[in-house]
Amino acid sequence: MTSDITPGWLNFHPDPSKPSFQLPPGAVDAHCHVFGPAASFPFAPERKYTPCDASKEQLFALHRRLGVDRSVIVQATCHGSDNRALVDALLHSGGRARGVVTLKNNVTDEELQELHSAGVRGVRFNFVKRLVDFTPREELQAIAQRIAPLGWHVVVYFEAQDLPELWDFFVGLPLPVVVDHMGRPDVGENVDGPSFGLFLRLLTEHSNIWTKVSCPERLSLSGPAALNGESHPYRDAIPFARKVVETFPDRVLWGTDWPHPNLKDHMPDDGLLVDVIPRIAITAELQRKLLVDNPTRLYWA
Ligand code: 0GY
Repeated sequence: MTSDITPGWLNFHPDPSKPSFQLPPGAVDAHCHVFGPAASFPFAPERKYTPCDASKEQLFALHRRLGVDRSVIVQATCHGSDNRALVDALLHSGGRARGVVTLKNNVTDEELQELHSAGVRGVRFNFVKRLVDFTPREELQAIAQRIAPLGWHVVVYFEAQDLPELWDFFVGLPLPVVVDHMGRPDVGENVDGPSFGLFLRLLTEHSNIWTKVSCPERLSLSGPAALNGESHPYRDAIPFARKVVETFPDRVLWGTDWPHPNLKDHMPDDGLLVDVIPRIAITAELQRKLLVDNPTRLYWA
């Protein structure tokens, strides 16, 4: 079933290091995925890539190694709106995983209730053009109206250059909105520059907007390399994440993004990603908010 894996696909790290940074009790990985296994949970016909299998057992084993206590599994586009692999993972998590699904607007109230009982608390709208076909905004609006009474939120994924066009849609949504990967800034630009400034303005002006300070490995141009013999992985992405954590300490989440879909150059060591945390949240209080308090409020309240 997996023989058509996208050429050049990088598998997740086979043996991540044990992090030096000890995660606080109750720490949440608020952005991770499961892929298949395709033999049990086939990928969607409309997918733009075919990944390797990345099962719930492998995800849970990674979390034990890293010291992650709970997780939020986010529907990846390779599964379209077929959320069965994700729901299966939630049901086998012993209440330690919540989910963010993809929905079509013909979902029934009964299906929504079942998803809620399984642990789903949000819907993802994906605007990254290489990943999805266009969905009319009215359809997304209708879905948002349906899920608002359940106390769910919307997770949005887009690229920085598309924020001006998406702004009105986001600020018109009647529920919390969580932005994946800090809106994918160009970290070659200045953290105080106009592009990231627009993203910061979105959070400043709209208190229902949250963000994940995830994916330094995806955003970084400098990569995982050491500098002058010292370890400085993803150093160019750090100021962006740190700025967000310090400006909006109560509306930030952290996640691994395991199994790291569509990375072209290198596959991160997930232990190293945990060791980046104290560089972006430099006090114990900021770390507790980022890793425990904020995700608990959004997903386990
Ligand atoms: C991520 C990033 C990516 C993929 C997806 O759903 C997805 O396929 O989100 C990406 O390719 O940038 O958050 O997993």
